[in-house]
Amino acid sequence: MKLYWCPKTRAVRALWMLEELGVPYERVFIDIRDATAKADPAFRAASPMGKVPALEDGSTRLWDSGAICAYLADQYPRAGLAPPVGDPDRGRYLQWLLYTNAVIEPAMAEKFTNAPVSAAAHGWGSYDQMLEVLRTGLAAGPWILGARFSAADVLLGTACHFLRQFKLVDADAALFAYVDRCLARPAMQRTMALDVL
Ligand SMILES: N[C@@H](CCC(=O)N[C@@H](CS)C(=O)NCC(=O)O)C(=O)O
Repeated sequence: MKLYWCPKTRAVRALWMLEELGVPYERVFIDIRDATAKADPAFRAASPMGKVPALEDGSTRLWDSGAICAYLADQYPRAGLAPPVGDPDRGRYLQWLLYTNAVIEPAMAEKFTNAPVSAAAHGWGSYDQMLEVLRTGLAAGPWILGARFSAADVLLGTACHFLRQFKLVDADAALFAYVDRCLARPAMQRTMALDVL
């Protein structure tokens, strides 16, 4: 597999996922600030929007961190990062797996741009609603599905880390403890060491 990556971007999600799985992959650096690098035909074939992360696995090409995490978790079931179809946790897993890119991301954009809130019309509700639901989901812990760590934590963990780093959330003991648990995982430690130039 080939992972198109740039440090300190959403590509960290795919990197962490691959490190959790412990499977072989090649990391290809794309400087997202360099238009020439982003125009590279091989990269654009894998990532039509010219964004990282993008993953190439044989003829399969994925260009979204959520899709990549979902794909990898299902491709390598032995790692146990996705409750399988038929498992009682499968529905809850899918719900939280999509929460980062479908709800947290647009809610953060709302916050950054001070966009007017229309909770009923916006699919993500509002920034405050996003946070309240996230906090409730994380309350039991240690992971979003309870005792079971999953690909949903890879996405949520990196999103919560971002919320803390960019001070988008006031001191929140449960959310910060969740981030710390994510950062303490050996695969995340390896990821942080790799996520530099
Ligand atoms: N929905 C995508 C968003 C990816 C994304 O926006 N990546 C940014 C870096 S964090 C990027 O590549 N930006 C470069 C550009 O758009 O030119 C995902 O989560 O994978």
